[in-house]
Amino acid sequence: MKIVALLLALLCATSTVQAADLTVRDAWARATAGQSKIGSAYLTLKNTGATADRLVSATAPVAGAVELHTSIQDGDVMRMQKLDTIDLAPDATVEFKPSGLHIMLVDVAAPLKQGARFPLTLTFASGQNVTVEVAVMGPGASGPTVTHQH
Ligand SMILES: [Cu+2]
Repeated sequence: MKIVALLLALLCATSTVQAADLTVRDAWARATAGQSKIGSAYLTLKNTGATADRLVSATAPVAGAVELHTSIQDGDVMRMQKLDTIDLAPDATVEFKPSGLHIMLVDVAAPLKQGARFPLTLTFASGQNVTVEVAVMGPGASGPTVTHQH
């Protein structure tokens, strides 16, 4: 039992960050292509509290700016739309994923290489700040590429 508990603790330390009423897990980003200054990150957010909260902003040292985006189908093309906030109802889970909600890394200083990790800090309307470690995966990881219109 001790070993299992230790393993669970280790797994949680690498993939899940728990703030007072928020859980952030599975944070990952796509490796950037060539000299692209634009990257995208994905994660799963859960509001474990009894009150609604909102994700209002994010920052990462690897990017000059971080924006909250969603993807919308526009005919044959997937386009992105910037969001001011993302609502988190009590007990709600919000999944960021390719072709959906994503965290846009703008003005990325150096290419994001597969295998690298970087911190991402999420700020919520409640005043909570949660910093997660984002794992950089391959450029084509998990799903089709979104056409970015910046
Ligand atoms: Cu975007």
